[in-house]
Amino acid sequence: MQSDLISTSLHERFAQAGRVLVLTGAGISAESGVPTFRGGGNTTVWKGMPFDVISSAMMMQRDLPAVWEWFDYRRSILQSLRPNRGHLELARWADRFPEFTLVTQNVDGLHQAAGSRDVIELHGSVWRARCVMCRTNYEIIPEVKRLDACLDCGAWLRPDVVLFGEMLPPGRFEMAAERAADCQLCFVIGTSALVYPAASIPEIAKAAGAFVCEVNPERTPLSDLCDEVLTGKAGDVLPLISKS
Ligand code: BJW
Repeated sequence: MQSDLISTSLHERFAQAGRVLVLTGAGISAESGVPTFRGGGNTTVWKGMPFDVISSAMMMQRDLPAVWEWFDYRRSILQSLRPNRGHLELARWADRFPEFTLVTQNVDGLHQAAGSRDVIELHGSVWRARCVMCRTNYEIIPEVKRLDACLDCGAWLRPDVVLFGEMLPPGRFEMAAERAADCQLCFVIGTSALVYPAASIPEIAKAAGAFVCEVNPERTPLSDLCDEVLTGKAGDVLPLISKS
């Protein structure tokens, strides 16, 4: 990967920016071995069901055990996977800027495993369960049998993730949107930018005057809006951006 892939303008903005926001999607975890949902002409399928069926509000209402089975399977794979160069680079970026916001659509916990703090998880985490009644959260620990029912009220627990047709956790998107409207430099990394409201975050940043840069091996519906499009894998491209 050529270091001259990055424009002088982006290098300068990166060196001078005070407020930076990053939005990540499944592509940042691809080099850790986490399958993406879309991209490369494929979509994820579980037991014959497309992911937007098994990961949907409708399926949660119809068949909670099937949804748990899908997420238990996902955690069993994730358990042995490690953060990659992209996650580690972003964890370092937090210390470079006076204000740094990392917003992720990912539910895999790999940003936190890389050392990132205060990650805004728009779509929740596979490593938490949530009571369907009182919304109490429970951490799910690898190798420890997870609870089925809430210890406080006895109602069923469900994965603490945002499925299609469900609302995002209260305040989560609003916080990300507020930071986007105030950032100077915005990176959109490894997302197909098809799922809303997450995909509106770079749009908000751009509308408020930020310089927006996409990192992705493929073009997305956001590419035309971006000031700079870096075509490549996150793990290859991100370390080049911070090189002066
Ligand atoms: C690399 C790489 C490498 C590969 N380096 N890159 C407006 C219009 C129409 C519909 C809607 C709308 N607003 C809302 C909706 C409905 C819906 C939606 O957006 N649908 C669209 C698909 C049309 N949104 C919702 O339902 C949301 N809720 C909501 O809006 O509530 C209000 C409401 C309620 C009821 C009705 C209507 C509105 C919630 C969305 C929740 C999404 N949940 C999921 C599943 C989470 C749980 C699970 O893990 O199973 O979140 S879906 C899935 O997609 C997951 C992801 O977070 C999300 C985004 O995917 P992402 O991250 O972009 O991954 P991919 O796979 O799509 O792309 C990977 C990219 O990486 C590709 O571009 C590759 O090229 C790239 N890549 N290797 C860098 N090495």
